[in-house]
Amino acid sequence: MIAPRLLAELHAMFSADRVATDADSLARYGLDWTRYYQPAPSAVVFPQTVDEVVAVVQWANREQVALVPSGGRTGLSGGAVARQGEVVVSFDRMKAISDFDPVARTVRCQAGVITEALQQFAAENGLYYPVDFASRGSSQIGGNIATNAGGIKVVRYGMTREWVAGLTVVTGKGEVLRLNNGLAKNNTGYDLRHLFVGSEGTLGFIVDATLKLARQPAELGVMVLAVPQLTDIMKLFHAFRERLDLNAFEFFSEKAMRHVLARGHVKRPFEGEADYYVLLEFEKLAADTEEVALAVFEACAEQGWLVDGVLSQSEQQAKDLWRLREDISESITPYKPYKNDIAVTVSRVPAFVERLDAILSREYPDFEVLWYGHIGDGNLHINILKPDALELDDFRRACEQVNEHVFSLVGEFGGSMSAEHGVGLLKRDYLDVTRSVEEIALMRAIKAVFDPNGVMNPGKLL
Ligand code: 2HG
Ligand code: ZN
Repeated sequence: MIAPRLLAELHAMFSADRVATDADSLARYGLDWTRYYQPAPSAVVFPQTVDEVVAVVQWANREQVALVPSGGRTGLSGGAVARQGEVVVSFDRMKAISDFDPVARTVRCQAGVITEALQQFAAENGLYYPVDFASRGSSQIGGNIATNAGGIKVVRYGMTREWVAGLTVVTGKGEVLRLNNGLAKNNTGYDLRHLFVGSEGTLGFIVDATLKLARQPAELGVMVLAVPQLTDIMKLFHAFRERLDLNAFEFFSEKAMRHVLARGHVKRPFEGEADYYVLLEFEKLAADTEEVALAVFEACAEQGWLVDGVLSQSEQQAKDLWRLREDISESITPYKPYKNDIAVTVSRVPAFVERLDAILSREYPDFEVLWYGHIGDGNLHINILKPDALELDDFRRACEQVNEHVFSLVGEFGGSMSAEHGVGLLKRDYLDVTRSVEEIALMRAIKAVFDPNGVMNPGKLL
């Protein structure tokens, strides 16, 4: 635990209600949604200004204390976990939205702004913040940027990186950098802003960001399609993308959907059953967009690529269809699932799934393997449920072997060992599946420049 002298210094820096050391806060702020680790931070502090962030970083350098940046803690790779007496720096008290510029279509957010609050702010001003995912109600902008969050609309709008027009950061040395100043054009050498996007808190703290906003989309149509053959999903992707502006192209297996249906809050979308389902969303930009969508549907059905489907007839129905996909992760949490998040080139997805399925069903016939994810981005979420009969420790040991299979196949396919969930603690030892020895050495060297004393989120990513 933290020495009384150090704790007294934190109290001198922050008002009493902004330093927490009670067991509840330590347990809550020491953990993210990765249910793998035991939280054990020594304190949580809640800065309200950039100067306070600078002060805590300078103090950490002086006293050699490790700091863990903390946003909404919805990550799935342990990037925000504190388990070794670190001081957690939470952005819960930095939630201001300011400097809205309707002409430049940008807005400034402090790190602690909740994703959904930004989406609402944009909508109230006739615009749109398109980075979206199921944890929108808890995740924070600073964390989204630090992890380059992806989600369900990447196929149309890209990842968080695309939307960052400027950043204020405090480096691991305590310097304040204002990066890119919201500019659309700024060719003046290395773009340090982009080093911080996806840096997982290892270079410094993101304290605020100037984010771009998009025009509000027209009315959206959502389709769910039943698809017997995985290879045909790629044909559907090609066919629908040729005729429509797709905002999302997701997939999930029948096995995965059953866990959502078991909760009883949504119904099976239609009678036809298949091993896989596609959920696609498109923007109704023209009067005949729906007819075009239905014509593509008919043509694909004639080819035998799909056996049933539905097109949303109301906003409520569209939302319910989305539940089938978005609620999978939460529905299976009680089964303490093994999780992996990987990417391969989109055209190689069927071959990858087929190969991995063959290995898993041969080696682990008792494991329930669930597939879902952002298939239009080549991004697959592999979840394996813990069988009742297996103790958690034994299951986790078996899953380490599963990791070996998954990552060796990812390597063979030239894919990424983490598509959108980041590296954190969970995947740190597998970074070389996707990054070369030379790249990793350069990453370490960059970290040493920004954080020479190694106070920023030690043990994560590298
Ligand atoms: C999703 O797309 C999230 O639902 C979570 O990224 C994925 O739980 C998972 O494996
Ligand atoms: Zn995802």
